[in-house]
Amino acid sequence: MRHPSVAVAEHYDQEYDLFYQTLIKELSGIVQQAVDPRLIAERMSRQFNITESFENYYLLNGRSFPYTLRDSLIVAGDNETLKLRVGNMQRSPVALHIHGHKATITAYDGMELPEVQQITRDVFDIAPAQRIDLALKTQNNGVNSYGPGLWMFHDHVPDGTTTDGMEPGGNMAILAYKGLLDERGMPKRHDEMLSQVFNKDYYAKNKPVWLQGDFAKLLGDAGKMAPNYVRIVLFGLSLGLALGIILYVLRARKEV
Ligand SMILES: [Cu+2]
Repeated sequence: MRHPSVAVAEHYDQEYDLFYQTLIKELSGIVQQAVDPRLIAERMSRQFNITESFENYYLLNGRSFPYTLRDSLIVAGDNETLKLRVGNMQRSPVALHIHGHKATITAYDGMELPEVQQITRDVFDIAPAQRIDLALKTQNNGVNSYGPGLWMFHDHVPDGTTTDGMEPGGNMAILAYKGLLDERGMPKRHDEMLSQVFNKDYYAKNKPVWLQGDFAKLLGDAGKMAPNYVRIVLFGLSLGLALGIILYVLRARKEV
């Protein structure tokens, strides 16, 4: 298949920085629990064991979802070329994926790549401490962009979109086309979702898994719904009645 040309841009309409970082609860807790630097040093390098620890918080530009929607929103117009400077400041690799787009890598660690090495793809692997530059074109040509929308972008490593083990969270963010933002600069048509996630209860894990829409009301919370015995009995009766009718019809046919 022939792809439209994705030659490097000489000119960028906009530039964005995306820095990925994580926090380890246990490690961050150490500096909160002691004021004596000797104690902190001892606990960090003698008691804390990084090989037995987990990254708990995944941040994009210092914030986790939903604050990424407010502080790390990428806003694009049609037929633009955006430069994204991406840095992996966390200890695990980042597999950056932008929905509905294929970006082109133009530099590794500040070094421009020769044109033959400027590849266009869905997912970019970024090793810890590595920086990459991406050229993101918003031409709706089925390759660079699949058209205007509110497109999510996030780390494809599943941990990356969690906050303290809860999904959705972490570095989940949005690339929004102009015209799809409201007066406050927030993604349009997501008011219900926004009001649910910008909420203390959400991160206290007190919100049901089914966040929004009519399904939420239908599904309720598992384990919290009392069985409706009237419905169960009625279901059994109607099933019995249906079977009875079928058997009756089958018999009547045989006799004919
Ligand atoms: Cu995704």
